[in-house]
Amino acid sequence: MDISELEQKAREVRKRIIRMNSAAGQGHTGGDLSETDILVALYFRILRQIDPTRTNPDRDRFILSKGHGVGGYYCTLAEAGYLEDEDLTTYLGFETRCPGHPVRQKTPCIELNTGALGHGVPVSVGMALSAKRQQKDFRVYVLTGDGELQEGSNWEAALSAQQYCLDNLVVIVDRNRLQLADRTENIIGLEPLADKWRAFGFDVQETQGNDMGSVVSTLEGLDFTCGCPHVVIANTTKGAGISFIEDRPAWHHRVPKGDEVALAIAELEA
Ligand SMILES: Cc1ncc(C[n+]2csc(CCOP(=O)(O)OP(=O)(O)O)c2C)c(N)n1
Ligand SMILES: [Mg+2]
Repeated sequence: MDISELEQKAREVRKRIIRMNSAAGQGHTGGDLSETDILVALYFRILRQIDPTRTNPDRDRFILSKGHGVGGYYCTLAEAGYLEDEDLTTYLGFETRCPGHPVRQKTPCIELNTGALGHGVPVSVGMALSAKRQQKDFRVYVLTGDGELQEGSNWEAALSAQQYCLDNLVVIVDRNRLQLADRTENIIGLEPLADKWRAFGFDVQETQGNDMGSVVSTLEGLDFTCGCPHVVIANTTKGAGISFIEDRPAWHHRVPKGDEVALAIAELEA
């Protein structure tokens, strides 16, 4: 799929997010929208041997460590045909395939139950190490929030990733500079973030995380034989794509209501 087709997919995913969150009356709209382009790039172009049943041992793995962003993930999976449109109408409902955080036992494709922040990167390190030990060439991609990096578990995992030369590991940071209620730099600052990862022995790449061309060329440009783990700092805007949602802390856990739905869809179709 070429870049303009991927961009169209991302617009469709964003429309699904707006409609799904609005109908459910709850959701993490800002975080769903900031990660959309990354998820579309992964599921429509980057991941090899995608297997919704997770039985193919050679499939690339993806872990959504920022589990509260699962709405954007379900909408991507539906757009790619791994969930039904119907499933999205049951988001957050009783016995749904689409609960409020990722649950492996309920939903196709999901590799790891997440939601308590700070666990995806450590588990990804284990998966990437297991690939090395089994001499398999699958890759492990993990998407973490930037606020999430305040969890110390990530940095312990980074030490291990360097120790084991895990060049099959790609940590993608959704660097939208917002966490739950405020800017990351006002709570526990992360800068200089790239230098921190470099000091932990990572190959560090930066990308414009809401620009499909930039995301794809960065992910496709990684050298999987370099002997060190990768981090892609994806500079994003929380709420990307909808002007009145972008970069506003209140939209961390808000959903469009009333006229906002039509306004948001109109912006996406403009
Ligand atoms: C261990 C843990 N602490 C707190 C929370 C509550 N929580 C959910 S989302 C969130 C903010 C996450 O911010 P960030 O990682 O930057 O994600 P994004 O901006 O992409 O939504 C917090 C604190 C949690 N889920 N897990
Ligand atoms: Mg954030």
